[in-house]
Amino acid sequence: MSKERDLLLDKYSSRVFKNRKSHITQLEFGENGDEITANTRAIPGIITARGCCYAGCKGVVVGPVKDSVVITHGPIGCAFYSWGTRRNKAKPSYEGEPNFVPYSFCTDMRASDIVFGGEKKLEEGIDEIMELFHPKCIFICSTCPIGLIGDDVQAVARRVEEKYGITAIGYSCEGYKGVSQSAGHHIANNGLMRYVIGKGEEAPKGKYSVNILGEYNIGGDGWEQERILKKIGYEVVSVFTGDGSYETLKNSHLADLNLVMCHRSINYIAEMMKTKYGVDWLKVNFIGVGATSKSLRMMAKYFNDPELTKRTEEVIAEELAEINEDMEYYKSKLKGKTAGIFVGGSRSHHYQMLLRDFGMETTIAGYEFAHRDDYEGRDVIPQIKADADSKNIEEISVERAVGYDDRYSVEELTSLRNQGVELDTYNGMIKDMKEGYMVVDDYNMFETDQLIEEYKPDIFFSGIKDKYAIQHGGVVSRQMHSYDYSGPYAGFRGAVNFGRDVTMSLYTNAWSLVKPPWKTMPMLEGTLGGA
Ligand code: CFN
Ligand code: HCA
Repeated sequence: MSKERDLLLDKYSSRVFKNRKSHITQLEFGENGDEITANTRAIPGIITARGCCYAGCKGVVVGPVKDSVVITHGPIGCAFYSWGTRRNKAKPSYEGEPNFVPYSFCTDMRASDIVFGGEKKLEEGIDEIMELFHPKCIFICSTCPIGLIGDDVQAVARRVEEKYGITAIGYSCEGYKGVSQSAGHHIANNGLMRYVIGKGEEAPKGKYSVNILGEYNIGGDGWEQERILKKIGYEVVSVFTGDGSYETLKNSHLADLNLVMCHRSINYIAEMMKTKYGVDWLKVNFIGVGATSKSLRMMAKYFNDPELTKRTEEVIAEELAEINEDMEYYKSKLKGKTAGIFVGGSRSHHYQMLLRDFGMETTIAGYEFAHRDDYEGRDVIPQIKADADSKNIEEISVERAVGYDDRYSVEELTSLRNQGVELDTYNGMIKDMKEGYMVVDDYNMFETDQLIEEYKPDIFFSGIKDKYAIQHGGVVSRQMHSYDYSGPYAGFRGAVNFGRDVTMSLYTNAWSLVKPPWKTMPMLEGTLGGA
């Protein structure tokens, strides 16, 4: 084993060692090849950075749908701590359009409700919501105790639909389901597919229409993407789900093409829409100037219209001219710097492209809860075909997101190819990283410290849970989930914002003045992870 990998693993007990070894790969040494174990249970007590299933369903996927009310069915703490913490920006698209994103609704389950059941309380809560806000769609998101006491949230949703003639979806997205928030994405998407997509009949008016899938408008990213797409002449039918609405999502099946930004959280819908409605999808990345231009060119190629290709090139040239001077300035400040990047299930890959635009290298990277395909890439078409053949496509098992790897074996893929099934590929993170660099899945705080000590990145991108511990160690950290309340970082203008923020962070002298406690205090010695 390499020295760097040793450093991460040699303090672990044998059981923990065996587990974590398969989640860590160093590219040059080929110890795990380009393979990595992912989407498995975190080791209890290891201080993982992951979130829960409810976070993935309520916080990530359905929370941003602005004209719909999300009610948390559970104790008040779950609602409070998921209230406004994810920066999915939203504003009404026309006068009078409701925007419930700033609100938090909850049944506030108490001890007696847990004992006697909470369905009645949920229905009363929804009556109150209908009286005060009269939304067209309600999502009921269950937290841990609901599954334990067995409240039937789907039955409540059916009763609400009947009573009020609206759409209501009951989600059994209890926090403990699955191994991370990834299970929640899957559950949320299945519900949208079954109860929302396909309900509308309003066809797009533009010549070329798209949906943006897996874009949650953090810091306004989705708005920057829409600005560029509209400038070229595309009609954006709907965005899943950043600044999205029930009113637009229900017509999304009528768009020409699905653009998949965050593959991890939404590949389910892209594949289901391909099978059910024949809407093709393209994996795009609008993070990074090079990546954005490449994605726009791929789209023009897909539609294969010389006029559109010409317009795409004109817009790219105009946008580049606008940002060129700023980009060159920040590049002169950032070139040669190194980064570590550890985020949920997609950004650790996307942001490497933007860092490269500034001449920065990512030496250590990983995801909290990605699946193997996000690391290794995968052939994307056969999975849904096989599922669609065997069962109702909205019923695709949640098991796929619940702790087992969903990549097809080489034998299965070969057999599908031989049957004439067309395969498409999606490049994962590992193929885009250089030899010698380290990739760690479901990283923990101990490993973060070790990685920083060994690789000494100039900047470390991650989330709120580890940001301050990293800065105590004298390394600047920027939050890649919330952008430290800045942004947008997507598209052309976003790249400049990112360059400015990273330059400001790196060129403050505060970090060299920090003396980490372990440099002045004695440390405890021991073995991690028990016997
Ligand atoms: S906005 Fe997305 S881009 S949806 Fe996903 S995998 Fe989370 S909330 Mo945090 S920032 Fe993160 Fe990705 Fe897709 Fe965000 S990297 S962890 S569940 N994520
Ligand atoms: C979540 C949401 C989160 C958390 C961010 C963080 C987000 O996982 O439930 O840990 O800094 O982006 O808001 O990923």
